[in-house]
Amino acid sequence: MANIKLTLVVACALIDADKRVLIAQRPQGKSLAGLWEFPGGKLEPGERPEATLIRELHEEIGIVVNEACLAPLTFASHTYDDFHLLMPLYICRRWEGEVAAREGQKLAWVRANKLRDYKMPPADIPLIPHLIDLLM
Ligand code: 9L3
Ligand code: MG
Repeated sequence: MANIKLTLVVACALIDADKRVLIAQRPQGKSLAGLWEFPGGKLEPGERPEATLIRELHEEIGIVVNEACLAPLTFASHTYDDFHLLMPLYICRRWEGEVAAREGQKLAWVRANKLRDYKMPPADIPLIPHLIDLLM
């Protein structure tokens, strides 16, 4: 535990007009392949979390998000064997462009109270009640 690495990741719950949340299935070849997650990714050195999210949402989902449309909701954290993950969750209700699986991943729009039906990484699971409180 002494020198455990801290990995900073940022994730986003995109919310549509029917209050459904977008989740993406991690593709084969990535860590945690097959698990469903709130889209996002790792901060690059010196990058602000909002900039990371705008970049990742464009790369992975093909949408353009204005920073003013990103609102922080809560934080997740999880300690794996070899690193500690700290992951703020933002919400976003407005974006430009069509949501599309840019990396061949499966996407699903899911009501907050159905998110537990999808197998998620350990960091994402404690975020579900926050989305239920917000949306149900
Ligand atoms: N991760 C967990 N939940 C998420 C996201 C976006 C990421 N909602 C974990 C998976 C990896 C690490 O964070 O262990 C880095 O993510 P990526 O860069 O492989 O997407
Ligand atoms: Mg990612």
